Amino acid sequence: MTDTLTIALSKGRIFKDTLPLLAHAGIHPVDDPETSRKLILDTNLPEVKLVIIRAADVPTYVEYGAADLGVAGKDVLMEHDGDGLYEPLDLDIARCRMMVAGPREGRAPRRRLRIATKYVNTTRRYYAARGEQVEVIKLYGSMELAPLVGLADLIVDLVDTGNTLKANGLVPLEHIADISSRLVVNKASMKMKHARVKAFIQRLAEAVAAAG
Ligand code: PRT
Ligand code: MG
Repeated sequence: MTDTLTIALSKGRIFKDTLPLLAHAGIHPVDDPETSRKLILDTNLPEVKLVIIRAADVPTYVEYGAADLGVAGKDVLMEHDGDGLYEPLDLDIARCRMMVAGPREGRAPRRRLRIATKYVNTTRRYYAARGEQVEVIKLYGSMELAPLVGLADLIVDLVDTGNTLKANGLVPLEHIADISSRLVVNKASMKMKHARVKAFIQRLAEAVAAAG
């Protein structure tokens, strides 16, 4: 149906921070994803559904049109290959920084730097742009552990308060990017459901402006 809207969100901080923005657009989920096991959540509007997926899967769902819209961190979008998405709005939520971090005491100068991260594409691009040859090791979480056990010299991860780094004897070294969550839109939906999608973007933009 061309007038239904499916919005892809991840649980946790993105869902929590997107809720007030959706409320401004008159959308209220019927179930709470933190307690419900449902992956498709109904809302007060029969034509609007929320799909609850892993944060890193949001661009894929939206690119393939399984969701018309989604909310994803800029970190996730920078890492996603493919160009089948519009990114019309910075929602200014779930803000943090992507940083290079390493042991407080520095590191012994040696062979090619080894960097552990879940953001391998972004990390490769960052070092390539500086003309540095590095070895990038893909991890799926707990990056902070890698330098402590000698798996890597440095990590690339997200930093908010800095407490996680600090608790593991690491310090931020280089700033790669400021991160916030973005609204992403499927290209076909933007054409086929133009009025509906445009009105939704407009309402969210108002909510972002009001929150700022
Ligand atoms: O958790 P899951 O494996 O399902 O997926 P995910 O980790 O991708 O999702 P989630 O919900 O944890 O994060 C979703 C999005 O929130 C990310 O893609 C970022 O855009 C954004 N975000 C904002 C953050 C943070 N702040 C953040 N601090 N995501 C993760 N962190 C982690 C960081 O990786 C590190 O482990 O928090 C720790 C650092 O926090 P501080 O405060 O100790 O510095
Ligand atoms: Mg997480």
